[in-house]
Amino acid sequence: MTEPTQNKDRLFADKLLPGDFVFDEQVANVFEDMINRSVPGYSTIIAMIGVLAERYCQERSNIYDLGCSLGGATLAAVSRLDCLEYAAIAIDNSAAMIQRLENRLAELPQFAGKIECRCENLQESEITDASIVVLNFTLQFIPLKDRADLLAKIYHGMRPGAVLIISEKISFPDEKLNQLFIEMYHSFKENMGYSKLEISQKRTALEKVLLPETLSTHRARLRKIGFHSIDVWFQCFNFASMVAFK
Ligand code: GEK
Repeated sequence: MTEPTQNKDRLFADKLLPGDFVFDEQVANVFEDMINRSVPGYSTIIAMIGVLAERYCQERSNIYDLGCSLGGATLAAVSRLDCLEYAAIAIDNSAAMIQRLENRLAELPQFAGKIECRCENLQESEITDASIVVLNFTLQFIPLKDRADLLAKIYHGMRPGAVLIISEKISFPDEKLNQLFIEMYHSFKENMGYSKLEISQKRTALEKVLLPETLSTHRARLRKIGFHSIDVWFQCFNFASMVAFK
């Protein structure tokens, strides 16, 4: 499978004027390097989304990757599917991301006609007949007040037995643990080659844009909407991935 170009993320290496983080050309250009060095376990999560997809894909259903960026989760899923007939729908509202994903797919003829890319706000996307829905580090960027409506829309667009996979940066009600995991996470980033300046500038840029919630908030909201069998299948410090079923 073709890999996106591995340009190195140096976006926060020099002293910058304050500004909120956006998924523009600059970010899309270094995204693969950025996410691999910024999310502990990212490559494992992507690979396991493939394993879950293999198990839960239903014939003639839709598979949604919401906030797909460069399509890492979509490609991991479709590479493992046994289903003969399905449609994978990869959605992102960053034109820079979608353009790069389309370029990548143009080099993967085996998935021609199987993956549809949509540049749109996933809050307005129609979800129908889904057997798998992936929100891999995307819900955290949706305004808090809109998250329940979005998840309810997804629930209504899922088939019985379908799986929702949600990966998120999380916070902890216990302040000691919260602080510990943030510090561990910053050590992880230093180990991945980011300087203290890069870590602190990125943190400031994300402060109003990436809003983590606790696992109990996630669980309670999913349960209230109607999901069942909700639990965490991966966690490293303040990053977790959950499954929830309809
Ligand atoms: C991966 N899932 O590699 N509508 C559509 N897209 C959105 C919206 C929205 N309202 N808000 C944010 N995004 C990917 C990684 S990155 C995670 C996901 C990160 C998109 C945004 O443009 C970006 O591409 C993605 O969600 C979040 O498995 O960078 O931490």
